[in-house]
Amino acid sequence: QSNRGLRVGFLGAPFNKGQRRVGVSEGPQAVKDTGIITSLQDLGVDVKDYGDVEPDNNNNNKPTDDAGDSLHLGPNGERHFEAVLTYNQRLSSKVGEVLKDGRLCVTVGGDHSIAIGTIHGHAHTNPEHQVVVLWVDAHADLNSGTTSPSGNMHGMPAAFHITNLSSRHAKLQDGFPQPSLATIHLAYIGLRDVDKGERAFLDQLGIVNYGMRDVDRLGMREVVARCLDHLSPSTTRPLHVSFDIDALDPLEAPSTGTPVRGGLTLREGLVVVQEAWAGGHMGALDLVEVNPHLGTPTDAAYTAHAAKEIIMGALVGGYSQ
Ligand code: Z70
Ligand code: MN
Ligand code: MN
Ligand code: MN
Repeated sequence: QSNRGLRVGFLGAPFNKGQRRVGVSEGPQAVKDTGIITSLQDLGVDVKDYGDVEPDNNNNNKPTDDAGDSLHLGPNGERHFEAVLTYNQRLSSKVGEVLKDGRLCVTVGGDHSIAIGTIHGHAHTNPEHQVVVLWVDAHADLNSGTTSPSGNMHGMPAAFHITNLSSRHAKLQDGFPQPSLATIHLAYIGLRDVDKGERAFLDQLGIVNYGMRDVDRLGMREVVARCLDHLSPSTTRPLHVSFDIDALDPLEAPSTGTPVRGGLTLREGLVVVQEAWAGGHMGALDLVEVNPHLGTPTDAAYTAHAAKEIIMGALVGGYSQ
């Protein structure tokens, strides 16, 4: 069994204050309920469940936009600025712990603001290595507080990591988060809902990005090959894949907070993660924005199942090799 020797750590990040919809904090449990850990163990993978990094005292199951919930805006209008960053600081340490145990770290969200902590933990655990990031999403998540149309911090995590953009972001008093990525160390797949300010950053900084039209024209195998060639993950450049389930078409993954039609098929999503798996240098994976409270129970189970397939594809190349 070729999966012997693969060691994985599972982290839940049931955090929802990067956006406004209730229920995304139940994503980790919904994905676990698919039986994914047992499925991986059946394939010979050594999986350790590290449990959830619990948000502290953040009314996690209340609507995050209800009038009684103080927003604690950041200096540029970022909603729940301090709650998002302090949570991610703890998450970053926990990701570091999993990696130091010699395990590939899988973090299940939660909203995408948790990628502030996961990428920070990955990059700063390997400071001598240059972590490279493949961001699979309908959205670029590259806003700053000033460019954001919403103030929602799940639309900002990528920008915190880019050295050239981080000065646009306020930080915690101790300086968290420290940026770690040059613009050439990030690539996007699946974009189809990019804000004006984000498009300007992508263009000005020359960040490699393949939207849906590129997928149509080139096919996903070519798109992912070009991204991996650009990022060139290696033993000294571990790959971080940050997969937002809304990259998939809403027909494939309906239970998510900001569905955008015209997205990836599950097969296309699997091509991305299976090619990343085949490259052999993945150090960490995020799977975010599964919200089992949205849609019917059938929609929720279908979405969680898609998430399971994506994670399995990334870790073992899918079940039926
Ligand atoms: C928009 C914003 C976003 C996810 C929505 C949307 C961002 N660009 N990210 N859903 N996962 O508000 O910044
Ligand atoms: Mn519930
Ligand atoms: Mn996202
Ligand atoms: Mn998204």
